[in-house]
Amino acid sequence: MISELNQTPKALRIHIGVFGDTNAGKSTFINAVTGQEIALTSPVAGTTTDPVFKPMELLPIGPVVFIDTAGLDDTSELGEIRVKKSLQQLDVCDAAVIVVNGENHNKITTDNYIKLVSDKKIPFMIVANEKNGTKLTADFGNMIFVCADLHNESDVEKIKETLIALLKKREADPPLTADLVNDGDTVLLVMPQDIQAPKGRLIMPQVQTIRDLLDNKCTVISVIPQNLKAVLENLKNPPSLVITDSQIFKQVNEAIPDNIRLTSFSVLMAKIKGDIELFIKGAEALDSLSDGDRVLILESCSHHAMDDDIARVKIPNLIRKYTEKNLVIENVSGQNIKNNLSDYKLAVHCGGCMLSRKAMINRQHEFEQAGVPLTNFGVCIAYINGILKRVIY
Ligand SMILES: Nc1nc2c(ncn2[C@@H]2O[C@H](COP(=O)(O)OP(=O)(O)OP(=O)(O)O)[C@@H](O)[C@H]2O)c(=O)[nH]1
Ligand SMILES: [Mg+2]
Repeated sequence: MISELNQTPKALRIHIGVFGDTNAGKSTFINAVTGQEIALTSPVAGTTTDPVFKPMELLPIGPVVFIDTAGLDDTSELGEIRVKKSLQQLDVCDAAVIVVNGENHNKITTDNYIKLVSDKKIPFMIVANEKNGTKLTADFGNMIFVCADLHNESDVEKIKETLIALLKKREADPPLTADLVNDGDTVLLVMPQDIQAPKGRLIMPQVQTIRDLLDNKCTVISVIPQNLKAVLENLKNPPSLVITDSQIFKQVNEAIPDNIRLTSFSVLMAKIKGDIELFIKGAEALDSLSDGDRVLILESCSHHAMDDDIARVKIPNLIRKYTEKNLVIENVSGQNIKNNLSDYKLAVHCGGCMLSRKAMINRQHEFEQAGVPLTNFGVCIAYINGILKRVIY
């Protein structure tokens, strides 16, 4: 548990999917690059069954996570389920490595993998392993590829350099607060620690924001809502920014003067976790709901629902009160969302702190293609309270 707490959360790591035929050397690739025997390898096709996540610090890039997958050519009895699980990983990948068995190259499957990752616009490289000294004759044109013996150290260095170069070309994620603050700013955080807050720790958006503000050389003051007024009165200079929990947005908005810039943790998370403009567009659909319309509320983690649960109680109540319509509101939690999206007139997603940006953007596109407006908790609450114009992001 301690080591888990000290690790960068998976959602903040660059996800690198490793795809290829069974026995191609995908797990060997991960062991070679991480320098650890962490993935099970064997000459038996179908050794890796479920996707396995292997975190690593890949310097100078930073924290990454490799996803070891089952071979996509698996035709065994359970193969179909394994292939489906491997393919699902394409939705969370920031980059991909296609491992090609140099000894026994199958051009048809390789072309298929190249098409799969290209269709998802995932930057990729090909690693053709030279098992037993075999030289690969396939031509990958101007695609990025490395021929290497995965058991040879200097070949593995060559692979790492190519992978680092590939990752450096990625479009950078938007900053959480760097574009909103300056060196030396004082930022006030309003963080209720109510019954729903986990015992003995802070929730991830709060931790992430505090760390980001410290990185940006800001002074961070955290208060519970009850102390907000007193702190504002006691501060010699007003804070340059207030960031609040979105559930008490209205009350904080009323408590702080208009000239102080205001935002919420979930609006900031919506900015880094997805396309915030799409979330705002999604929230506008609240104004066109009619009686009988179905609304879907999605949470990416499953947890025990509390009496005053945000997804099951607070958001549905807010939406019903705002729209004054008789809506059918349904909840779903977990990573797998329903297929029949087009049944819904609106979907509202949680902040997605456990999802990577790539996974959330793919989810937004999935809803966009189904023609269903998708917003998220923070943006929805800010919209209903009429303060989207007031917040900055
Ligand atoms: N000599 C040599 N052997 C390799 C190389 N790459 C893979 N192998 C061997 O090939 C066999 C299969 O490698 P794995 O890494 O288990 O292959 P995989 O793609 O993970 O296979 P599945 O999990 O079954 O889909 C193992 O016995 C590896 O030791 C290489 O570059 N050189
Ligand atoms: Mg394997």
